[in-house]
Amino acid sequence: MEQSINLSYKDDMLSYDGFRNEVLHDYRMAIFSREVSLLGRREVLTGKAKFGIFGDGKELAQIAMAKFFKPGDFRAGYYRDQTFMFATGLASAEQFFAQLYADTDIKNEPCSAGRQMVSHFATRFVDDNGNWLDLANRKNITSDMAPTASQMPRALGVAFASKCFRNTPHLRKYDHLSHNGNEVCFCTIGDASTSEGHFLEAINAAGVLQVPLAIFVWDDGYGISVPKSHQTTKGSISAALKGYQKLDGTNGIQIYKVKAWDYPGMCEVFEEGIQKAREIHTPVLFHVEEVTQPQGHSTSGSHERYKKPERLQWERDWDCIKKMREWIIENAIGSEEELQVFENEAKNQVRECRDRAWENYLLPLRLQVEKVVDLVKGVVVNDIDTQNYLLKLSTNLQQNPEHFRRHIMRTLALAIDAAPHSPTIDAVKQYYQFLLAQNAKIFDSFLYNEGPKSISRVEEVKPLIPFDAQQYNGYEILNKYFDILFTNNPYVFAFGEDVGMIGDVNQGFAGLQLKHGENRIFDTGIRELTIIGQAIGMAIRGLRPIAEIQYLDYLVYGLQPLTDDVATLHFRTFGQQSCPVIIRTRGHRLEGIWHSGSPMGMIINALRGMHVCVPRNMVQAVGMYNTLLRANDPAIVVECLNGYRLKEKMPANLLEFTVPLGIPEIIKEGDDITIVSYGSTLRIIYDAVERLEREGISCEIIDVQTLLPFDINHLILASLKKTNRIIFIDEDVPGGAAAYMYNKVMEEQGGYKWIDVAPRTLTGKAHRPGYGSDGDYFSKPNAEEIATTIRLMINE
Ligand SMILES: Cc1ncc(C[n+]2csc(CCOP(=O)(O)OP(=O)(O)O)c2C)c(N)n1
Repeated sequence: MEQSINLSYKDDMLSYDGFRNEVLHDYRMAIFSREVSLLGRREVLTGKAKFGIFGDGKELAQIAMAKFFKPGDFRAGYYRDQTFMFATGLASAEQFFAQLYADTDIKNEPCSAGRQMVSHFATRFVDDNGNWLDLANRKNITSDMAPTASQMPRALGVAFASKCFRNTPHLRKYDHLSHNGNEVCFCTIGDASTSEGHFLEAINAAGVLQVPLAIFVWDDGYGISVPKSHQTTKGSISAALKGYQKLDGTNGIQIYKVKAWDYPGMCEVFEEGIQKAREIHTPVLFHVEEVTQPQGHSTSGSHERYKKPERLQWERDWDCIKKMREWIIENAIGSEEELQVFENEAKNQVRECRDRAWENYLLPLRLQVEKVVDLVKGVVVNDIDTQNYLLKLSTNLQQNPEHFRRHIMRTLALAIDAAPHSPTIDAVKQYYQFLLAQNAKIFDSFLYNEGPKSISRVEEVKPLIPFDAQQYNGYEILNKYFDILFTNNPYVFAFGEDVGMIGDVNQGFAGLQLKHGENRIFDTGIRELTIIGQAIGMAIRGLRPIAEIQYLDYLVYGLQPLTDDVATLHFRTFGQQSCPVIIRTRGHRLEGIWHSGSPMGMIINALRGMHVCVPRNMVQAVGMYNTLLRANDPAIVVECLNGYRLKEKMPANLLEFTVPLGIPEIIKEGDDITIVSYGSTLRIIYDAVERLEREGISCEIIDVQTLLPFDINHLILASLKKTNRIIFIDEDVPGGAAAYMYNKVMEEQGGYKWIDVAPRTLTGKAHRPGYGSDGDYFSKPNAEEIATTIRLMINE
């Protein structure tokens, strides 16, 4: 640990007075933020808030960092960055406390309306109609997440979007989104989280791509209790990353080391590094060492359990604020008395912020409590026991020092249970219903876009198939479509493994890179996680990426950012950020353990918040892409791997027709049984049905088309009412997507009322198919099995 502070501060731009004012202003900011941390922790320990995690120890580094954060820039960080938020003016202490209390009013808690834990920041990116704001002229905070290093793929993508804007001339006119790609993505991460693969994959990709990404590693030596000797090779992330260092004539990243207590040193180094990122798109990493954590990791536990007394003493001695204070006094920038005044002021200011936030949080709850107490006391009953019980209910609610919505709801529900026949109970019931609706808006809204950019608002346009339409291979239909799409829609980009030069492994983009440019259709490294990250960053900045995962089996590598970031983003920001990525992939029906995948159950359960499209052919896929591009929600489109060489008729209105999501299609009518499926399995079903029809069994085949959303108008139920028999068939494991469809129709649609024989699911086996052409036949539903099962059902 170094024992000296570099006192030189080089900034010729400032007069001495300007310099002094700035230093004192920064000191005040640092102690203000520290007070927030100290008081925040107390609020949790006294029971007013549930959990606290704070940025104490990182104040100076973040004040220095904030100096170079310009309008148009983005931050993709984690839960330690409160000082940065205060210093940039993007959050106030009052808002910080509102989030600590989980205030659900977006006016008080503008990051997430109480949905996220404290220190999970965000700013608004889209307006209520789903239009992108002028991000190029504002300072932007991408919504934080708790999983360690989950910000890395997105940070890479946000920086990559700057490169797209800079290198794509036809995007210049969108100057509300970018000014020539000058925007830097500031990314923060804890030292221990650099152990995650996400970090290393993002570093490699940034070094290859050369994007304006500035990574700040807050190195406090621990990941909760585990020291960095157990986390990082050589115990130092900057030492471990040496091979990635950019040298003359190479790509790579610029690596700097600074000390968290060295305020002037950090200002100087950050300025130099950020300038490199902004001007020449060199990624930079600042390894900020000797960070302390005065209050330990979080409110769950104390660091005395794992830090030795000497370490704790060192942290006290090298606390960044203490060091800045000493430096100010030693250099006569400010006096002891002056600083003391600031310190007292900060304490009072923070207390006032806390009190206002608490009052704002309580006010609507108090009003609800008062109303409920009046209502419950006003319930007329004619037995004394019930009357006493109701009185007790209302008194308990009134006297409960904790104000939670659930106590209010419970009190109302208990009162309704106790006096169901009271002549005055209707008022209680009405208020209960009113609050149920209000709470649904608070806790159960914005999973998807709800306004004009909702997919449900996309008008259906049928494909125009001319009478004499020619037949094409499926991949040729896609190829023609993408060509027209890229000609007409300047926002779209397509990329992934082998997408650029050869135009994807199934030729959907063949020849299109040459025509539309390497900046719009391009290859990436084999790194599914950060391919998704690139898509996320581009989409949240207003572009429309089509990111390819080469085969569905490899989606698992990119699933974490999809499930944690993409699927939750609109929900966790209360509709303020949208991420309309389109993940294009191909799967189903083939053989081999990693070339046969159809894990649709896993996908639909992991990706609530996205749409899941399973087109049976490429024309349907095109219609789905058109629908998705007219709205703002994220989606995955699983094309049929064995469908690229099947013949289809080319619609005349390729760019205009839409396939509405959540609307199944009856692809063959019949009277005896309803067969529900999707994707490649439909072709196997056709094979079986041809035989069954010859035997006189009339089958209705329904293609659900999308699993999320699922049959919103209950068309399957209407079919079941006619046939009274139903079977759900797919290639997933037992209990996977077929069970989901079964549940939807039987329980949600009330299908159980219309069945004559036991409904069935017919799925793949629990294992994955072996390699060789027989693999799928014996491991996935085959035509013989389907026919046999349906005959049994007909004869039952
Ligand atoms: C994927 C994941 N694993 C584990 C955790 C639990 N966890 C939260 S913070 C943390 C330690 C992070 O340490 P570091 O990256 O050094 O950041 P610091 O909190 O020290 O600033 C852990 C293990 C998590 N949030 N996410």
